Amino acid sequence: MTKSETTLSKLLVESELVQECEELLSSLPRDRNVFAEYLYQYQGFWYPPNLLEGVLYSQKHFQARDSDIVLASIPKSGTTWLKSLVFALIHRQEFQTPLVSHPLLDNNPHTLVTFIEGFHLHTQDTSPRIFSTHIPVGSLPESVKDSSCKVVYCCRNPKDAFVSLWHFMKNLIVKEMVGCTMEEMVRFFCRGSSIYGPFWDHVLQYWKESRENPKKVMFVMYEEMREQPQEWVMRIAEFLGYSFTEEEIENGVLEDIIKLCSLENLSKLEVNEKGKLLNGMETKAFFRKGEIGGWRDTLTPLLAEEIDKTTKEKLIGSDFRFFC
Ligand code: PAP
Repeated sequence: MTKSETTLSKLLVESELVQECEELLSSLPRDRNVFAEYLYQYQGFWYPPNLLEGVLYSQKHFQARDSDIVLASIPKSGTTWLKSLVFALIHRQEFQTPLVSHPLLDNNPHTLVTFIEGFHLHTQDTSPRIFSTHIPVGSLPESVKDSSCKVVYCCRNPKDAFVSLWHFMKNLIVKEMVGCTMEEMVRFFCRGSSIYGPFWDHVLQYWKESRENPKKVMFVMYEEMREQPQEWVMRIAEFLGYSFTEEEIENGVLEDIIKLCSLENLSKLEVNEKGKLLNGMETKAFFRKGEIGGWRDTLTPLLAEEIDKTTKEKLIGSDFRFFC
């Protein structure tokens, strides 16, 4: 196909998709929310229209390869960190002095790892390809399920994830947030109508999948990674088939990767302090405090209790427990 034919076919696919998405939207349950005018419920989870369009597109067109790596999470659970760590560990042979010269020093992690539902064309040619997604496990494109690609899912405790989302939204889309109180946002969050929510269902479904299919899905916790990064990066590398050798560990390769990807290091880089993503988001919005239990500075005891109550109800019958 020539370039103009490719562009034309892409436009046709996109216009069909927009139409299909519009038709679908009119048939889906919707809930007024702080993120977009409405969130729409599709296959049990809530999306703003632009992301739902990306989900539909990826369900139809995304072709996973056996060698692909998919990094999954619900927003604000450690996506940026996981992306940087996995990118760095996969490409460690190519960049042997990562603290001096490395793509992560000049690029935000989100630009190095393709967001499955964010882009309509997936044109990475490297192998393995590394993707990220917030799509719940039950709605992943069939090819992800059918291929031997690996999925790493990162979860975080709901109160810290909520607070992180609150600050992110405040920073990014101040206009739509005007008039929205934290009480209202907690209410939306707890009833599930939050971006990619219900939060708990997202986590529990990946947890179940990781238990039933441990070679396919690895489940990691942000808090455990914060406490023992070396241990967890080694485990992730092993799961992906890129184990660190003893020699690499002795030579500080693992340690350098952890330093390179640390919040302290990444957040101070010019690309992450002053940069913007293709969609216009400021890169600095992805880096804040990265604390465990930092929710105490933001949530009142009453709001924390409301989230805890939902957590307790959602975990009935499950062996899963959040870190805190
Ligand atoms: P996303 O889903 O929108 O990509 P995500 O990266 O999952 O966001 O979450 C952002 C959180 O990860 C922020 O947490 P906080 O608001 O509680 O501070 C951010 O600070 C934290 N974070 C970003 N990069 C790192 C990193 N390299 N190491 C540890 N935490 C990080």
